[in-house]
Amino acid sequence: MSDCIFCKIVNKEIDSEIVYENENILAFKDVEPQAPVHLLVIPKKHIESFMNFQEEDDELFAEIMVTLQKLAKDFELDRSGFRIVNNCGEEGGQTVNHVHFHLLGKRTLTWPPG
Ligand code: D5M
Repeated sequence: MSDCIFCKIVNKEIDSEIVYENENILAFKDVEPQAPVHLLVIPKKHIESFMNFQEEDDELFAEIMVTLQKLAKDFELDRSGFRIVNNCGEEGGQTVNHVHFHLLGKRTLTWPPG
């Protein structure tokens, strides 16, 4: 999508700190980090929100999960713990309408989310 900021990151029209990339997926550092490690994992394909994953995206969805697991290991979050967040829709706090999973770690995360 031409006006989507994350599509622009995928297409390298906007700079980002990419930490992982393959044919289907991109992971980069969040510009407003809420923890010492704060990454965003996105499908390269424009999917608006969590609710817009279709059956045809099953493999892609699984690949996103595997990537989150790999990054948790790569960034050494697996021992101390971490959080994966998907904000969905307006009341869910979604501000960028290209589905993304936050991976947060390297600090004690509180609950309710904070
Ligand atoms: O999270 C959207 C997140 O996207 C928010 O934490 C800021 C981040 N963001 C916005 N623009 C950029 C760029 N250009 N690079 C990296 N990160 C960015 P949400 O769950 O939708 O509230």
